[in-house]
Amino acid sequence: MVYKREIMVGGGCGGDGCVSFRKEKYVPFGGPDGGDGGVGGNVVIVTSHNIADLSLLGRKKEFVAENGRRGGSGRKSGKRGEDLAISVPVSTMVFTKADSGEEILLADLRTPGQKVLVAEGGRGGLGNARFATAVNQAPEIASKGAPGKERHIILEVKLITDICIVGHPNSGKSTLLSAISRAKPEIADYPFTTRQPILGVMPDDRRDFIVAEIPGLVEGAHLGKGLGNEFLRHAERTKLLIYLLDGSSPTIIDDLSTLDKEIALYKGLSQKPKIVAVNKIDLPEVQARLPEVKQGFAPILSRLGVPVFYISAVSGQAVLELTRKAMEMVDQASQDEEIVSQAQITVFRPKPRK
Ligand SMILES: Nc1nc2c(ncn2[C@@H]2O[C@H](COP(=O)(O)OP(=O)(O)OP(=O)(O)O)[C@@H](O)[C@H]2O)c(=O)[nH]1
Ligand SMILES: [Mg+2]
Repeated sequence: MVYKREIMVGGGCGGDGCVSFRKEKYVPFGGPDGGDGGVGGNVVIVTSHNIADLSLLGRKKEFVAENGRRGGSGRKSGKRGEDLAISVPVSTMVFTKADSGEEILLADLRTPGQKVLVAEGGRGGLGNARFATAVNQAPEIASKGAPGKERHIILEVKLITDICIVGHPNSGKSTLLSAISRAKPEIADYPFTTRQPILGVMPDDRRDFIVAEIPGLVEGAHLGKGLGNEFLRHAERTKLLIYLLDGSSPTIIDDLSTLDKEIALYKGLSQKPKIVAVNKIDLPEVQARLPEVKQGFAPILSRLGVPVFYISAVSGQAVLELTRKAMEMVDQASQDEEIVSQAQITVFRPKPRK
């Protein structure tokens, strides 16, 4: 899966204007009739819900739209160049890279069929008919088509979700996702069954909540261990993280610490609201060691200040309580975001003139 690509985009060149004179029988001094060149095609980026990543772009680095055609005699304008549409998944962010290296957000594409123009085609040149004046009635000049705009573009797909389930491989992320949403991910007792983020919709009376399973993280994921931590880019725009732990893991206390460390090492995730969920409590051996686990967790949980749930994704035990709390925290996070975004709006008030 490809979630980030840097490409060059270029609008098509405008077609040249044409130099031509009207030549008809019995019409002396027919005058200039060279038409304008066609405008070059634009490069647009358009979202499609049928695409999951950027692999369709292949290895191609440059995307240039068609040139406009030259103008013709008889004041015929040249054909305009076709636009070049680059299809990307919904939730793609489009940045342009300035010469200074700074990345500037051009568009955050969130709905299917959304379009953004990233490189305009060049204007067509003027034909000689346009240059005729009272003193020069037979101009032999036409202008050249302008080159299209060029831009360095960065495309980055970052899922927009309410909740992301993160955890070690085999902790039961897919099982929980299938229990709380309509998604049907593959479930198996070997690690890294899920190798790409999976989205599910959790229906509620008020609205649907979007939940994602992020592929398993292991200690050292930020150094590339396991599947690495690249997938965490999809958690950047979530409102809540669920840390899902395997209750049957002999190292469950360390598992929580290493998971939190990996999350904290990824930019922007340390401040996200979180819930810890210990899974597989239907297993008798997990039940038996629950008091010991709760005791071991106490110092870490008080440091993190997050709620904890002891659940079974298979039997459904305490899953409803977990989802209720998750929805409540997502709503709270949405309200907080709104307050922050309103606070960021600068209001200019006119002052009386002195
Ligand atoms: N007993 C019990 N087994 C569970 C529970 N949840 C998941 N499992 C089992 O744990 C194994 C792993 O489950 P998955 O849902 O595939 O785990 P995952 O976290 O998605 O794993 P990866 O995608 O490989 O990272 C499967 O054999 C599940 O049947 C649970 O609540 N109780
Ligand atoms: Mg899975």
